[in-house]
Amino acid sequence: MLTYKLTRRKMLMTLGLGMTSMLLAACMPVVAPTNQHTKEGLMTQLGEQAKALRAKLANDPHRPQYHFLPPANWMNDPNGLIQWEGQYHLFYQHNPKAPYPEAIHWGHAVSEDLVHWRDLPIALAPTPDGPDKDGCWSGCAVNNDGIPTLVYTGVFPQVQCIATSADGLITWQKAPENPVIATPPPGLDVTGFRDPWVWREGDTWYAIIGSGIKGVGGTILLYRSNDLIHWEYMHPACIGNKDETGTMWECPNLFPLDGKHVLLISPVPLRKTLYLIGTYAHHKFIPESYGTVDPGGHFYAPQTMLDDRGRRLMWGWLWEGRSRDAQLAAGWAGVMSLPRELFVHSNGQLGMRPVPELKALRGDHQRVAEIDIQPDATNLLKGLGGDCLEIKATIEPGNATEFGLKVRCSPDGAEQTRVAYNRGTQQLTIDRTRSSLSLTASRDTYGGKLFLADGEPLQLHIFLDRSVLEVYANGYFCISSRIYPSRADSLGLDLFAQGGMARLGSMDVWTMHSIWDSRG
Ligand code: DQQ
Repeated sequence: MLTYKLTRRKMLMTLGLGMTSMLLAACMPVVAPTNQHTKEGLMTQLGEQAKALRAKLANDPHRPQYHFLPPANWMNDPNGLIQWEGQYHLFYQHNPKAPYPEAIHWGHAVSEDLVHWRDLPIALAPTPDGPDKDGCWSGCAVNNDGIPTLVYTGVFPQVQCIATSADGLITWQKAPENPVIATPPPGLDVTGFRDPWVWREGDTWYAIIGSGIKGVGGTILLYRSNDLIHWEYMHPACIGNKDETGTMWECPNLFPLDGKHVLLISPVPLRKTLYLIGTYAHHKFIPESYGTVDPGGHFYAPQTMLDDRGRRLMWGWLWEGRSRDAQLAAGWAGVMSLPRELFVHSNGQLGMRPVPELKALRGDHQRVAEIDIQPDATNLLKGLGGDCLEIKATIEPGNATEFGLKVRCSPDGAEQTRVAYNRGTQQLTIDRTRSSLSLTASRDTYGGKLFLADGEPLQLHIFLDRSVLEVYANGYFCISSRIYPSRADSLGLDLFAQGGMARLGSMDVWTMHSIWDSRG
């Protein structure tokens, strides 16, 4: 879905804007490590610069406080997720110079606890005249017998490259052999050729590269190698139907989970991520079922990693839901989802839950006693609210036809976002019709099917972080959205029921701490 062919000039002309001094001021410098820089000096310098950039944007009421995002400017896909000597490394698609996608770099951050992140120097920048001269696009990280190695796509044309680090993942050297895969397989008419996902079986490395066969559908092209440099094309490991699963599969991830194999794909032009659950045998993936990973309309291009506790963790890009002008004015765009642990649910769907480490962010706590939710009643949670909250609520449907919880409500209700469950359609939705009085904000309602058995309560687990809303339900389902209330007093919570009475069984609300408070 993203082929960033607009030049900066064209994009600004499209937007009717000139290069503002604000954009120039908000640049995270790309410091190429040289001999003059000691590792520690470079880290301190960049740490200070990142802190200063973050401080400049700290008062923006829409800027998330406990979701990862870069110090400023543009971010999209998570890349290169890897645990190294116990620390979690998160790389990400990044334009350090402006809040729009151009000349994409790999940003880099590290965490000890999956919650608090520290900015590290930019890992990859386009090399003039190199195979990645127009951008270092998505890819992954592997441990090649102690040598950290990034495998990524250089553009244009789309080719595969590698880079290694000799100083513990801080600075990266691109291989002189780049591009290590210079063309798509001869004889295949492809719709794209990017986003390598690499794993090892015995002594052999395997890679799938996101692609599509013109007129047929999205595909993943399988390669093998003994050294990550010389690659042999094998065959398409799975081919989709263009009318069902799109024409080009971006950012594939293929991994074993709970006795099955899971393939994640972000198909062009669907603007969402699909999971396929099936079997992987004889180097072919045979899907048995599929679904949408997060039907909230804002979650895309996720990447996963296996951590040292055996958990399959996933992060995704939560794109903005406001106009490009508003993004340029803000000076930043794109947020990372919270880390989610994946599992195959007993109902056959891909399940996800927030990692328990997030509990470390909990501040003040309030517990709400049981409440009958009369049809069309309002103001049921007076005095409760905020814009950075974790909420756990159990709601019994009673005889209501639709019921749920509202967040970011202004006292007069002019602004409010509804998390609604409709029993007729069995859909859980985030209704943004009244989320913002600002005309720059999206108003679409998105949602997905959540089957509740007769009498089964709706169990909501919500993470609200200013403009980010992640709603987990019944232990396995998640929808995420972006909201931009315009009023400073749009902080309230409320409950609602329509067509009958529902009942709040229990509710816990925590204020959440910023992840940048003490560590910058
Ligand atoms: N984003 C990257 C591509 C990928 C797309 C470019 C998905 O590698 O296909 O920034 O959002």
